[in-house]
Amino acid sequence: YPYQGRLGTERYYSQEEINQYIEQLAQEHPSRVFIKTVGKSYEGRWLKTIRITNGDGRANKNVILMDGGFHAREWISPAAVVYAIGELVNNYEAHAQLLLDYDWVILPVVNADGYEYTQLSEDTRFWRKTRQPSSVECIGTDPNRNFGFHWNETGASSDPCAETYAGPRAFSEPEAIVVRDLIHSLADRGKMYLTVHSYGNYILYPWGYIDELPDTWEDLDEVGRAGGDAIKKATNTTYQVGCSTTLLYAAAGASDDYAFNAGFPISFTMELPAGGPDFFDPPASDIDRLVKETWVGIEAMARKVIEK
Ligand code: ING
Ligand code: ZN
Repeated sequence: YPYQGRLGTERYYSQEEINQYIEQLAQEHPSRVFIKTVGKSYEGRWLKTIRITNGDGRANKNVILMDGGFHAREWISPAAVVYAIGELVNNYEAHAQLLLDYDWVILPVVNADGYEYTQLSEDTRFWRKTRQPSSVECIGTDPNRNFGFHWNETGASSDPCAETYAGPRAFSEPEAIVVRDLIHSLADRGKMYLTVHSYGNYILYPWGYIDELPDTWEDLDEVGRAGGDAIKKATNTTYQVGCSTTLLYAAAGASDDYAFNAGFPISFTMELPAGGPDFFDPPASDIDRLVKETWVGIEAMARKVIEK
């Protein structure tokens, strides 16, 4: 299995390969890296988190929770999250500060079934939803409309054939349940939740269900801008930072609102840049540049959270 501590950035990987990669990291660094199987997708794929620590054995540290691959076609998201994992594990001496008082818990591919489906053929490449049948005619629920906080109130659809179908009920999708349970299990020490999507160059914060800012929006804005500014400085790529509803559109039932409401004081949806003719398909030759740029932003946001 050809890699040296890192998955390369020369192509996109399957969910299975990503699972193998994180398992292997844990074997190589048994005092610092821990895998936990947190559930199963609808089609039976194992969903595993990687917890990255500095190995000092201190329990109950603060936590940064990050996930990728909510939406099947957004391939650059798992790639960016995997790169962040490689940085934190292999380059941990450079990131000592990020791991001193914080553990990182990362779920690289939430919507494993959808992600695999998009890898099957050109015809399925732009699938967004999960793969659980939602009606006689249609398959899939939007996992980012399936969370039980103001579920299906705005910016979501009750039509099982729609791209933003909220599901028959909140948490109808096993993949959303996995993220919900992770959020609750970590909420008392959770400092930042970051869910990585594409596309649009946004760092979005709550609320997404209503056109209203949380009381602490200035903290969210400050941390988000640290990410956007760092990226601007590094690569000249522009990110817009702001409230989901104001900057983009209202969408109830998304995971960032849920995590924020559950106790994560900082919660973001990061929308990585578009690429390729269909916007969701940056060519493989762009992966390296995009994931490195994304890490600059993630690192800057984490630093800002930690110094706050
Ligand atoms: N965009 C997000 C979506 O789920 C979003 C944007 C996130 C809106 C959170 C509101 C709240 O629609 C993509 N690209 O998935
Ligand atoms: Zn998305």
